Amino acid sequence: MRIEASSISAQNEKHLKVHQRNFDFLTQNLSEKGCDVEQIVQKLSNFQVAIPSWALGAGGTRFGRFSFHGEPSSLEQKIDDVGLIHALTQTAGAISLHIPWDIPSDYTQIKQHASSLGISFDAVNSNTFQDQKNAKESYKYGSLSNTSKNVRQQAIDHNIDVIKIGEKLGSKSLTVWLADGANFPGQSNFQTALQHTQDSLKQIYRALPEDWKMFIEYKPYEPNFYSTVIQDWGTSFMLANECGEKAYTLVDLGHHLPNTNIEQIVSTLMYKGKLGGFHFNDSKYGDDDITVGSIKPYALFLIFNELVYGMENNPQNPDLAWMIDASHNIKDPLEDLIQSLEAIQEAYAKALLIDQDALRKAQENNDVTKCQEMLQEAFRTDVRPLIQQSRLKSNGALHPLEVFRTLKVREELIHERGKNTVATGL
Ligand SMILES: [Mn+2]
Repeated sequence: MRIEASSISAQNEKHLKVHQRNFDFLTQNLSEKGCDVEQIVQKLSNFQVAIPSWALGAGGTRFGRFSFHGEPSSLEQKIDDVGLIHALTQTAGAISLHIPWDIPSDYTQIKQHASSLGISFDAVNSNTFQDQKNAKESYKYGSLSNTSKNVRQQAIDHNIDVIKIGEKLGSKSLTVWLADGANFPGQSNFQTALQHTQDSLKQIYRALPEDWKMFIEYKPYEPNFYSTVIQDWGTSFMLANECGEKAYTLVDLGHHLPNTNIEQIVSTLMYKGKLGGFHFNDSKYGDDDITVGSIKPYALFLIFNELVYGMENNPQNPDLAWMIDASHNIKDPLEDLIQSLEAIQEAYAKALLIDQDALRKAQENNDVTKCQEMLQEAFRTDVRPLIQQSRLKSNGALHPLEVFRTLKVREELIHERGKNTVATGL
């Protein structure tokens, strides 16, 4: 299924009048405060977030998995799903693949298919957190950090294969997330595990093409519950520095212990030019992978405030790779991703409202109340007309979720694919 621009504009028609009124009202208010509304709308239009191939099917827990039907069962269909979200939101112009599940059989055809939908290939993700069929070695006790040289070599080779696959698709980065760690005290020697990980990452790094980046993701616990080898941003940062200038830290919002000041981590990494990528989701207890902005929208806004500051003031930090890393256990993934994209755009737009020079001045004067007021004023502004305007300009939907339902997208996908399809790579 494809959504044509004409059917989106027909749906927009009925909301145009109200949208125009809301947008004009907000534009006037913001302009009076000195905001360049046109520039903000343009920045929102330019902002693209990758969708990972594993976010398009029903996720699950160790207790079960409940299908919502019509799931994509091939790489082509996964790209189709991202194409649907992109047509509606004009914000999801990239897909992030998970190897070994998403290996194309015909690269030229897959590339053409993606580009016909306006989709490019974002970071490729390796997988060493479970054993593949017929694998010679097992990752039960870790991959890049394993005590066995043969296991480490298998994991290194896999990552290098992933780079080669990504190269053929036009990807420019590799994301490494390790499930390595220990479940019990005393199980592993921390220093040896770290040493092995560092050596393995260096070998993968050496296989990176000149114009590629390597992102090193961290996570404090899970699937190992006592320790993980790359537990925090400091460890990731240290490993990235050891590897070289093409290696960066990747921040995943859900990979922090409760109440961690993530905005400060973002700020520190950008100051050092080492923030490479960002995975969006939201959480209440742990790595819950739920809809972005559904639990802590203010924290997301504060993070965006630092990201916006960094993007404007830290030329030493490269453009960031944005991705939604979520799992959809009971909601339709496509609907959830649309909601997530909206929440991301909202936090970004609000952060763009902040007058950074004025904030800096208030900070220099130690006017604490004013600093706080400036942030809260931006956060309390309803910026949705700006986001809608940016979508309208790019031929997206004013109300993507409503169009998704009006056009009966899920029903159509079930009709095309059947009820019992299962997405891979989850
Ligand atoms: Mn992630």
